[in-house]
Amino acid sequence: MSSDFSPAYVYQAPKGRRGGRGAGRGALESPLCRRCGVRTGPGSWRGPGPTFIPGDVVVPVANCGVQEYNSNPKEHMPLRDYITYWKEYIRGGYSSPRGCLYLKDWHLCRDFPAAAEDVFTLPVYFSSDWLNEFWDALAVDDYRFVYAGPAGSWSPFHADIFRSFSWSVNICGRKKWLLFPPGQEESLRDRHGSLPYDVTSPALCDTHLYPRGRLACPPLEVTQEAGEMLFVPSGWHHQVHNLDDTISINHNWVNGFNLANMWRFLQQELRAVQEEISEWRDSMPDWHHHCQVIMRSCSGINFTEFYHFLKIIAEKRLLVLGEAAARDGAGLGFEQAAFDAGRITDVLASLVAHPDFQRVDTSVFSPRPEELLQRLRKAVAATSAP
Ligand SMILES: O=C(O)CCC(=O)C(=O)O
Ligand SMILES: [Fe+2]
Repeated sequence: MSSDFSPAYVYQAPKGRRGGRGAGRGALESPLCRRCGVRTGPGSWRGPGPTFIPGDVVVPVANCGVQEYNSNPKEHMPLRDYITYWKEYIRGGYSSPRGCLYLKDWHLCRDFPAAAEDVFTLPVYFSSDWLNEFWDALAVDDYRFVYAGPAGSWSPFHADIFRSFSWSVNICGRKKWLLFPPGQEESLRDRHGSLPYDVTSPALCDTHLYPRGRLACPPLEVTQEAGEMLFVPSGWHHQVHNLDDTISINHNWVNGFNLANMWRFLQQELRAVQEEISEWRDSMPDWHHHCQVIMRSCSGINFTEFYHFLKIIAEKRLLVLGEAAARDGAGLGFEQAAFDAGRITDVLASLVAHPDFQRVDTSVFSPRPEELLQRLRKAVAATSAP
């Protein structure tokens, strides 16, 4: 797999440092591009192509030492300042009064579209990526991230957004992943039903706090080496520790294989919101609408936006199927479009039948959901016609 991936940045190991924290490749020491041999200037990041990432680009940085709910507080700072901090952190023996800061969820491709092409080529295995296809169509956002942090930085226990798949490639450094198959997280809930922040915490052995902790299987532990790619299946909870100074590229993505998981997750999210505010169900006007609003702010999406997501992908697939029919042949991408259309049809049928979606005013949607469903069904039937 690594041959499909073109890491633009390779960092030379500082001489004489082997073993221990930050061992292996020093992410900040004399960065050298393997493809063109370009060394970066201080506080900036130069790719092999014409793109130059300026040091004053503002990046999101989490403080790994501070728990805020089940996550870490984030601040924003210029990349140059983060690199300066990181070098000082290494010089200070992997310690700083500012704590352990982790540059994470940096939308490098969104911020520097030209850099995306310089930095890497998307492996074909991960190219059916509807979340990024959707956001690219709207030119608003993406789910393509860069993570960079010193040895000891880590990401708390979580499952990925919308129960998407994720892939991660280490440009340099190593990560330890603790992975739990779907459902295992239930045994890790505390007596209030909350999931842990840190699955390595000794508190999990306290049966008073975590009554079902003993039932939990040990996690699948994987060490991801430099240059290796890791695939996280849909719905697997995980916690990730950087064993060295590490830089990685991580994408979240959804396609026809996990779309049903995303839809199941959204229904669960809505049910959870409805339970939470059930006492106002009869007294609050527009209670159902408020549930959708809360759901959007907690989960990042509501039923209307989910319809919009399905619509954008469905219309693109219908176009491919229509063009292929007009050419009277199966062109490139026909099989993929037919498969995708089939999966969208099933989930859209379920969405259209959902009582909470039926409360949404869809009269302004173009096309109306029922109409889109009909078009999809016709196109799918045509693909399987003899
Ligand atoms: O590398 C990390 O710190 C977290 C990555 C992650 O959670 C993911 O790719 O899903
Ligand atoms: Fe994750």
